[in-house]
Amino acid sequence: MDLVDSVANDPRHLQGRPVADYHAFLDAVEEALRGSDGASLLRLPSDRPIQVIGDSHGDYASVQRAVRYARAHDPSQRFVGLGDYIDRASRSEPEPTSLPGGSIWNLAFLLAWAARAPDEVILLRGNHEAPRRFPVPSMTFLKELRREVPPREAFSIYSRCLDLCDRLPAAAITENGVFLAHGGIPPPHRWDLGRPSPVDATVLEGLLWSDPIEDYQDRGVGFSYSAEELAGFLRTNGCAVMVKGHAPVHLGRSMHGDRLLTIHTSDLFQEVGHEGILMVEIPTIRAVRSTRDLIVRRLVDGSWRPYAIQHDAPRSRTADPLPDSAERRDRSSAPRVGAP
Ligand SMILES: [Mn+2]
Repeated sequence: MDLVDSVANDPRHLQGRPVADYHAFLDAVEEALRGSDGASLLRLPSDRPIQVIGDSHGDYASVQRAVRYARAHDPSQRFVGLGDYIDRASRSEPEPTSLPGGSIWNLAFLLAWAARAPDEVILLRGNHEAPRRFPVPSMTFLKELRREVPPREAFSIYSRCLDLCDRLPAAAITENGVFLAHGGIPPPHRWDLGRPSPVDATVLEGLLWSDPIEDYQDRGVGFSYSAEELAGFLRTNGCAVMVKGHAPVHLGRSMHGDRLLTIHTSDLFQEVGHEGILMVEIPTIRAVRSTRDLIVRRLVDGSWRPYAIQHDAPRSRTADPLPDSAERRDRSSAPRVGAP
């Protein structure tokens, strides 16, 4: 079995191995991703269900379960990561002193799958995968590498990983009308993503760092967008719904007239918003018209259970009994961690 297969089978396969193995693994991933150039937009067919995960930040255990879920179907379902695979590794590492953190294993595991099945496992970039373009606070990936490999070797591995991240696409649109990106949308004069082009700083900043206006905190990078702006952007690009990660304030709650859903797939944020380690299925229906058409699952005791998200507009008088108390809970559970 080669290194890519070994890492795809076990996220911690590289742990404790000589640094030459890290380089051999990165060589193999580089070769497999040679055709990928970090375009601003990828188009995904809707002939199979697509499983989408949000920010994972080193929680490779949850990510492994998500990938397994998608791959357990025949044919395999497609899988999309919304970015932020690294940094601020899981707080619940079983042995924090012997196991530095999960960023390395999480990124390696996902890259192994992207190399093994490039048309089926799609990794979009989060702001944490673009620190060369926009500085990210609270980075831990390099620190984790320095604890895992001889410190003087760490930087070249780190640098090679960032080279690979530069090749990941920034956003995707499914054939049935779902827009997928880490944080947000570009400013209005750059809404039309229709023409394939290398991603530039303006578009990248919007996709990776922006937040809906309800969740916006001024981080000195990124923009805020209103419900009307999101609707205009989606219409321009032939979509009806956006699924994103990034700011977890409204995690698990549909917003903007059921056009916008934020999910995270990390134990780091599982108690924020409406709570949970979540995964979204985009079904194979002809047109996704609202977040009600999506299937959301929550990781409970190691398995993905159906999860009823809070919707914006009740479908009937009885469907949505406690919107006011849910709103209050949203505000009181705003995250007190650093920038997502
Ligand atoms: Mn983020």
